[in-house]
Amino acid sequence: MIEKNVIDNFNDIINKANNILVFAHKRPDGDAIGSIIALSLYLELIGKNTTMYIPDEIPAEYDFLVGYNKITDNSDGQYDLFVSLDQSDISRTYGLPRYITKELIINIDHHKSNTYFGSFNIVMPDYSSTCEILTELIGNKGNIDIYNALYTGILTDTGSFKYANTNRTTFKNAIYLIDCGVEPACISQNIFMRMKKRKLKLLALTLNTLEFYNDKAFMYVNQNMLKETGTNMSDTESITGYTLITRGTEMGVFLREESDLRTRVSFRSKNKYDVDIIAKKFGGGGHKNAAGCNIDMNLKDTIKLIKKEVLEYE
Ligand SMILES: [Mn+2]
Repeated sequence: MIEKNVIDNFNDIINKANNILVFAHKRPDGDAIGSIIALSLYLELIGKNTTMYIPDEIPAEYDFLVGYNKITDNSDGQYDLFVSLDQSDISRTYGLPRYITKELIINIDHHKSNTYFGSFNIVMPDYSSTCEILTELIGNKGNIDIYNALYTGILTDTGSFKYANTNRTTFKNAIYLIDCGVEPACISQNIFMRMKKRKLKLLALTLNTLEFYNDKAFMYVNQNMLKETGTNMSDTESITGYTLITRGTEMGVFLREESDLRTRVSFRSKNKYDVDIIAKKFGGGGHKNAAGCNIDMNLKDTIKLIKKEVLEYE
């Protein structure tokens, strides 16, 4: 449970603000999107002007959420408060107004690698998701649109309650949202059973690249595959989990060719490995079971580098 004085402090700060920019990271996942939508709708409910800012494309599977269309990639404006959600470091957000200072930032996150870059930080690594933290912060003061967005983040960050970050509190908070009117099957089907056909084709091409080494799996996507299927990088966000679904696989590595000079690496693990440690070695981070880093090298060389490192872990 989040302590009462933390909730009181949070309320004090937002009550004093009028124009609030709520923002999340590039390549947003369901937790980033769910949390910025939920918090913004809540702030509007209590009479604040809010802007939801994500400097990137928003995956289409979340378009059923009320508020989805209000997410913008334009951060222009005069704000007296900034709320960062689901990001360990503010450097992951580009294009914030130049006058932003630490004093103006509330930082709400569940990554243990969080750098406490706000003047008020609610960082809870034991929580499955930022949406779970917000579930306790907002409590019974929300509405169904807010609760649907919160459930979305809990559902996606736990891999539909499959990952090791799923615990008793996660279910307690999920049940709380269901008691508030969320229909779990409706949310799951909206997110997972409305895939664009071209994305399914991309998934097929990507699965073709899977390679297994004992209890580790490697998979990649390159720019040609995106071109061939008419997809873009935001269509690869939910593919990472497929590295882990085979029997006996304990660690999955998914590499994405962003350009000739840059490769994004995502790590996933079940229980045996702490992938946060590996991602940190390359300047990234995350959680024990989900982490990532960027390598300024082409895909082929990055695959070599990462394989060499990862295969040393037993
Ligand atoms: Mn998250």
